[in-house]
Amino acid sequence: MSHGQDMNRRDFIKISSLFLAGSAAMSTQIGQTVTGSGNALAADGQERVVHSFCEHCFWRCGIAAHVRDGKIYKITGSEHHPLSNGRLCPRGTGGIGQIYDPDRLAHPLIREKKGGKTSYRKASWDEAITYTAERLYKIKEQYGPQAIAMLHHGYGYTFFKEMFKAFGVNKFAKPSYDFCCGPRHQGFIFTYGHSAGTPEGIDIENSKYILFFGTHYGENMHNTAVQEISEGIRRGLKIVVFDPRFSTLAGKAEKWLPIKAGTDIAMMQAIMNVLISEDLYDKQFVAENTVGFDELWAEVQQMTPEKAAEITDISADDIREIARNYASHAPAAAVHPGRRTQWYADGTQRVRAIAILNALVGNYKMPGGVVKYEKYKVPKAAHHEYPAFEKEVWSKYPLFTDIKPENTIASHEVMQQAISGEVKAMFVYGVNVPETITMGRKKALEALNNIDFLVAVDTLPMEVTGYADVVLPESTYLERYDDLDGGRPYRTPFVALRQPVVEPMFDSKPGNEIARMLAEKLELHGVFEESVEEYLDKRLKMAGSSLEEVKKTGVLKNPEPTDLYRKPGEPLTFKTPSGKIELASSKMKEAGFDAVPKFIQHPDAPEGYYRVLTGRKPMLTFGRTANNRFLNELPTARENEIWVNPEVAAKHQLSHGESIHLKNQAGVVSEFPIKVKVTQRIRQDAVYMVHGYGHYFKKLKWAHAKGASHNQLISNYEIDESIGAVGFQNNFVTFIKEA
Ligand SMILES: Nc1nc2c(c(=O)[nH]1)N[C@H]1C(S)=C(S)[C@@H](COP(=O)(O)OP(=O)(O)OC[C@H]3O[C@@H](n4cnc5c(=O)[nH]c(N)nc54)[C@H](O)[C@@H]3O)O[C@H]1N2
Ligand SMILES: Nc1nc2c(c(=O)[nH]1)N[C@H]1C(S)=C(S)[C@@H](COP(=O)(O)OP(=O)(O)OC[C@H]3O[C@@H](n4cnc5c(=O)[nH]c(N)nc54)[C@H](O)[C@@H]3O)O[C@H]1N2
Ligand code: SF4
Ligand SMILES: [Mo]
Repeated sequence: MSHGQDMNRRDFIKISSLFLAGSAAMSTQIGQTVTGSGNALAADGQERVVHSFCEHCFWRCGIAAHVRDGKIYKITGSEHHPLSNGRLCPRGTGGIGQIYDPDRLAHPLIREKKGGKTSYRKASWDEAITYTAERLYKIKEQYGPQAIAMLHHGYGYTFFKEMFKAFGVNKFAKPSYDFCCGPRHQGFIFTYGHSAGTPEGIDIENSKYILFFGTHYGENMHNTAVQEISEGIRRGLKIVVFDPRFSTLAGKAEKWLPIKAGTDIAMMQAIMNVLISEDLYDKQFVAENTVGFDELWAEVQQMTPEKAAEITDISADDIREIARNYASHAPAAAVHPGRRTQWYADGTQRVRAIAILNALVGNYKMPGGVVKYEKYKVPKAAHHEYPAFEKEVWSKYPLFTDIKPENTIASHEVMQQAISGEVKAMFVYGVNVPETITMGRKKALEALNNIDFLVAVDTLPMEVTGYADVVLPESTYLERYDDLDGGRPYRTPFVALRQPVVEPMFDSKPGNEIARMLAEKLELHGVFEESVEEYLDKRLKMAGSSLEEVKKTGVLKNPEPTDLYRKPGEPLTFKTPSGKIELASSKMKEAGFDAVPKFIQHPDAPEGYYRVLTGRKPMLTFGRTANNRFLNELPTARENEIWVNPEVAAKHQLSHGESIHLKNQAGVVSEFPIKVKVTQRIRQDAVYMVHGYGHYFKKLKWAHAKGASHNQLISNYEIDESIGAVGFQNNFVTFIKEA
């Protein structure tokens, strides 16, 4: 099938190469010094190092960008930033490939219809901003502020959010809430009263035994965690990995358990069953600090290791052994909360089960267990009175919240409201909607096709830009200031600064300037300081420093790490309704959901089909790096493969390296072929492909048609009705051999 089938009114337009940076223009640009001589950022024939933070994933490590003759030639890990410790993951070093990407968006673009033909024309910033402001204003006048929604991911969105709030719009959605980590935030909050955190509050450094469910560090490259795990293993940390696939992490594990996908809650219940029935749990801790033990036992006592063995395909002996080892290493033992936790519709319950497994062994605030990091306190420089909103939260899900709160609605709800006509305009900042919204590409396009006005703020001609009415080219993270990375709890509390390393290339602009221009056009006064520098300086001065000071190292941090551990006899309090760790969640119960995680059977694949599992590759963060020539040069990084067990390959007569198409249970066929990887490293009932390949926009010259798109093959999704997250792992594929 071609994506052509998904098109209708909002035809997918090929942005003329005239409007992109283009290779020719690029080569001169790269060779030259960037504009603005006389400015501090201009070429000076000397080397300098600028400290900032990475945007290639959401971990936000500190970087040191090395500049020579006005050009960045190397990016290394900042020695000052606690999340880097002088090192980066492979993607972090690849920023050069983003800033000097010849396919970059170079100018604002406006969609135009002439004589029945739709195309993009190059526009000035003033024109693009005026047009955007007019359209947004009219839509708000006609339909009310609830008809406008902003979708955002990545760190430059904050200024747009301020602008929209001043404009009276507060419908904000962050796809990474409902498609990624909502369950792990909420699941921990319902149990402990605080989130699992980013970085996770697991004291990996001091742990002796950690269980991982899915979470595939080594492929998922979260820098600090990978460093801590490698260091831990060198030191004797034992890890156990439950994964239907032999992941890189499984290769480092004491034990790999090829669990049947979707059965993890049964496994977790069985481990609880052993801990309780064999008296291996921390009785005193549970008695003093938890509520709901009886309810928990009433639920898990039926899940004997023998019963779980039938469900999970892991032997009862293995389950007992792991439960006993886990307890024997406690309290320096933990179960990792994971990150992308919305696998099925029961993600919140699965993370709750993880939280409970931790609580049962009394590892809270103990070396090697679950810890609660602290924030570096840096006040917000609020200066604008917002209008009263009709609603503060637009989500219909009873337990939808967000820690910050950055969201007021789930992104799948925005998509549904676009389809139903309630949302008329979308402002998309750094979200490649067709390939990211895990309701599947078809549904995502249905939503984009149905709205009146779409603005995309992006750095590259990603798929989403091809549906936009206005495309606003943002400068990359190496060319701009953003708001401070403040208020993230960590072992060493810190605040980090993003600052421009070189001046914006082409006619791109930093988000903070674009938002300011929009605010001015909409006549919203007093939203922003005179300059972003003034704003940052104000915030940093409130924290006892200054912009000038923090620019030197890119980070402000507590001199000493926080004392993370509890003293003997120290009373603990939790911000849950009961003030205790809730083994049975009162919030879940009150909202009409199971107070204790229950195992629900997920459907098996139809005959001849296989469950599609997905994950990450070390050199790729989907749309963020897919077109990055610097990162994806190696053939292994340039495309994804479909992992197939040898027995399955034999049954379907597939050979290793063969190019095939995939077809899902709804008949959707992958637009591009994908190579078969025949491997024992995956179960027979599942296949595996990395997400973030198979781009169909031709202007992504490097990424186009490399591998197959995971999101295209999603036709089935399920909602976690408690928090409003979207599960998408009940999708299945079979193979179509090339003619
Ligand atoms: N099918 C499927 N879908 C998934 C997943 C999956 O595994 N499978 N994973 C889910 C997960 S875990 C997550 S976190 C989300 C991620 O979802 P997204 O963050 O939406 O993922 P990307 O595809 O990387 O889209 C990022 C967009 O931001 C643009 N961009 C990069 N840097 C900048 C910048 O500095 N400024 C601006 N304005 N734009 C920038 C990129 O060009 C790209 O268009 O996807 C989810 N969707
Ligand atoms: N290099 C790199 N690193 C990244 C990213 C990237 O794009 N590239 N993206 C970042 C983002 S946004 C996120 S959200 C994280 C995601 O990274 P993780 O949170 O680690 O992702 P998961 O989906 O938990 O893990 C995927 C693994 O789960 C296994 N799995 C699938 N189904 C099941 C199941 O039912 N049970 C069990 N036990 N295992 C299962 C898969 O085989 C795969 O090995 O990675 C982050 N880090
Ligand atoms: S983990 Fe890698 S990509 Fe993510 S922020 Fe750190 S260095 Fe950048
Ligand atoms: Mo994610």
